[in-house]
Amino acid sequence: MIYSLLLLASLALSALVQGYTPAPVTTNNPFPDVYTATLFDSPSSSIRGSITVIAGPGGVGLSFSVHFTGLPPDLGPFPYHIHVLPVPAGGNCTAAGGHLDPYNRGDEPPCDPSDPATCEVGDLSGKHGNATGSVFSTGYIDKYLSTVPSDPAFIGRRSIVVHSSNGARLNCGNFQLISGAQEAVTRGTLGVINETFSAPETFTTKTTTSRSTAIKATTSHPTSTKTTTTFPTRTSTHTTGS
Ligand SMILES: *[C@@H]1O[C@H](CO)[C@@H](O)[C@H](O)[C@H]1NC(C)=O
Ligand SMILES: *[C@@H]1O[C@H](CO)[C@@H](O)[C@H](O)[C@H]1NC(C)=O
Ligand SMILES: *[C@@H]1O[C@H](CO)[C@@H](O)[C@H](O)[C@H]1NC(C)=O
Ligand SMILES: [Cu+2]
Repeated sequence: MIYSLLLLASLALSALVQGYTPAPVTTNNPFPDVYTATLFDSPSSSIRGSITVIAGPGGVGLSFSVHFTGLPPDLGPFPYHIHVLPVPAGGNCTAAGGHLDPYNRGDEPPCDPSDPATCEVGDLSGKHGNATGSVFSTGYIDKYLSTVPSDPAFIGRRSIVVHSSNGARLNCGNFQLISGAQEAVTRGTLGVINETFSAPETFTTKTTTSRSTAIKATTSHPTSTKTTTTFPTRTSTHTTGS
């Protein structure tokens, strides 16, 4: 009895000392919310791109879409992270502060990607791999970050920083909520967000068809959505870009 208590106490102590309090899997991430962090048009960096985030399946974790261009080949591989502070206009990436690390794991030792709950929650490249090459795109689910504002692992109000292999901060950007993104998510593609807002004509034709049937049955919506086949050209140009 005493031995098991001592054992428990020492295990708890070593967990605290090593900072391995596992991050909880996030749930209830709101489906409509889309956050994007776009890298600054920094004159001192050739790197551009963005990270776009939506809720994971069932609101568990977050789905990340990462796209960088202009990565200078001699400076890679490129670690990138979510940092705690938003960056002021002008893109001084030093002002981003440290990694988002609400469970106080610390930067060292390096993240073990086979046990991602024990990594700093903001250590995206530690958990999912560095950016490499000159153009880099990837996508993944991260179960430990959140779009619930009260969650310690909330990504809103935070920034991303792209580093050189020696740790220098090359470029950065702030996460921002894309308002009204719900319609875009409903349409299934992030690339058509702007068209959702620039295509009111489809919605006016829909309302003129039959007001009484629309009130009777909301199931009439899928049929009316098919009138968006008037936009095939615009849809294809956007999907190639993202
Ligand atoms: C960048 O931000 C850091 C940290 O806030 C600050 O110490 C430094 O003076 C800033 N640099 C410039 C050029 O504003
Ligand atoms: C990512 O790059 C950094 C900097 O070069 C390196 O220390 C780290 O081991 C790399 N991580 C992986 C998983 O290759
Ligand atoms: C939407 O429009 C804004 C402003 O015109 C532009 O900066 C942004 O890249 C566009 N987004 C997409 C997904 O096309
Ligand atoms: Cu970083």
